[in-house]
Amino acid sequence: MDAREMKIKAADTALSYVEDGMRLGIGTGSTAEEFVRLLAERVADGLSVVGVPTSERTARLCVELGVPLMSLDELPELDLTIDGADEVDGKLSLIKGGGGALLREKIVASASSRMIVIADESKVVETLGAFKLPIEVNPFGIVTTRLAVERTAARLGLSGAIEIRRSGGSVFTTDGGHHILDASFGRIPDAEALATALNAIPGVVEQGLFINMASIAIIAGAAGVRTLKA
Ligand code: ABF
Repeated sequence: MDAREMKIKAADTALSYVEDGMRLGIGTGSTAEEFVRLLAERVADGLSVVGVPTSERTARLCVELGVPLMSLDELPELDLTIDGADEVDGKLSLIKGGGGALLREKIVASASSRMIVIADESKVVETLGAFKLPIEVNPFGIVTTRLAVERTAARLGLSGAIEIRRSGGSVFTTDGGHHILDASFGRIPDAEALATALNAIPGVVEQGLFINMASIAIIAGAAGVRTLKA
């Protein structure tokens, strides 16, 4: 199985949790996009669901493939969100935001009764932090906010480069008009403490640690698919 086949396998397994009539949060990223493709086939066969997308990119794909959408304001409570991740640990704590959609992903996941993560084996780690932690920040005072993130992390014994994310030669801007700091902290032994501390910084809109949010992770590897439960 190559990487794409693993993503398809995880997405296909997640589809078995989708029931007729569900209000679905739909994630962002290449794994979530495989899920959208499979979901669209089921919708074409008569499955009735309504999706709330976590990004403009996902919204475009859903529209293109005929998956019915509503906004989160029209559908403020959801049954299930299915989304990818950049890292997953044994307690199903996640790093998300490599795709730049972490704020909407977190709002949508929080509005859902359940969140299922779909990923390939490469995303599974013992301790979060090898992947740079994305931190969504307001553009105003970004340098001040970066300093505050650095000092806050240092108080928790964490250090490392904190870069302003760029894309195609300019500063990356999220769907919400914010920017992203990518923090190379390395191992994050206490993700909950870091999440709480980062959220308290003025200028930080949201950070990519998803703790106690996912209840199931569907992990596809060369040997097959396994399901982790929180
Ligand atoms: C979203 O897409 C993000 O939270 C995460 O950053 C990324 C994972 O993308 P992929 O499935 O392409 O690895 O789920």
